[in-house]
Amino acid sequence: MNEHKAGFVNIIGRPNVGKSTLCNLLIGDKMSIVTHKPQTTRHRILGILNEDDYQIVFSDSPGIITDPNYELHKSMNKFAYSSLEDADILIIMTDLRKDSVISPALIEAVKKLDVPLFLVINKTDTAQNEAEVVEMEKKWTEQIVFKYIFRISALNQQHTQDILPAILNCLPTSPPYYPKDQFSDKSERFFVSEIIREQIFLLYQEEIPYSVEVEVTDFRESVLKGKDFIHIFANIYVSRKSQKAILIGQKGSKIKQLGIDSRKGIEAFFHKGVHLELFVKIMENWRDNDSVLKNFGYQQ
Ligand SMILES: Nc1nc2c(ncn2[C@@H]2O[C@H](COP(=O)(O)OP(=O)(O)OP(=O)(O)O)[C@@H](O)[C@H]2O)c(=O)[nH]1
Ligand SMILES: [Mg+2]
Repeated sequence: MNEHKAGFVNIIGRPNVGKSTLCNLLIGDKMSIVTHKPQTTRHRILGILNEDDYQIVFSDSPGIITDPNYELHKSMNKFAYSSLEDADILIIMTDLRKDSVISPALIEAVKKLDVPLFLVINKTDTAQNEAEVVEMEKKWTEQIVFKYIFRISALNQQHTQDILPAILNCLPTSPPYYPKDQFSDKSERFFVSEIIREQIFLLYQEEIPYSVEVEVTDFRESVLKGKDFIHIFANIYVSRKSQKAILIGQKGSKIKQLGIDSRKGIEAFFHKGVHLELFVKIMENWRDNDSVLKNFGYQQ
């Protein structure tokens, strides 16, 4: 029998390059939320791929923010940089529209590592010509030595099939880190709050998605008329009073829509019926409040 392999494969890069899209693709399940807006992912999320002879622990992380405006952003950057510390394989992801100037801090941090480095150039479907891709690759390879380089479209699943075999090639021999039936380090409540946050990103404009946090206050499973059901209560915190009215919308129309869209997402995730109640609360400037950030799991 082959020896068992296991390790951490950590994905790092700027906001919006497609880290969560790739993570979901490699795991074969939707673990991380994906939207067209930058700074969608706020936490470090582990997604575990289990097979008989290997366990890959994928780590998705927030995009590195070059100009952090809030304590929240600093915490997100800490999550991102923490994924340099425990990687067995590090995937650095970029897209053709990002990284016109590659962060010197990232380069320095990566150069200190002694693990296989993969460069993934994503969104090649948006390239106007091949030269653009070559140029991006040159920018990175002038500064860092990569074990593998991939030019992909995660969205269209183009040239992505070679990534998993390359990971397995570099994965250390090790017993599994987690029980083989575990698929993430996060709780059911966390995934619910993320699905609601994803819908907020999709439904609201401008600063609203960036100003809210979602907290699941109750998650109760039951059987109704022979069917599995989950009853969920969640608070949506806004950072200013004026944002509450925007979130609720005229005669409650927006929050109603948010409830419908979120419920559908949660039902698809859990394959169960869902009863969802949302409450909007004001928590002034929560993004700069250390104790609140701690409560929301952004700080230790
Ligand atoms: N055109 C194109 N779009 C892509 C590709 N991969 C991802 N996207 C889109 O890019 C956007 C951002 O994708 P995410 O996976 O959320 O990116 P991320 O790096 O996790 O973003 P943050 O969590 O904000 O740091 C989404 O609209 C994706 O559909 C790709 O290969 N081509
Ligand atoms: Mg993401």
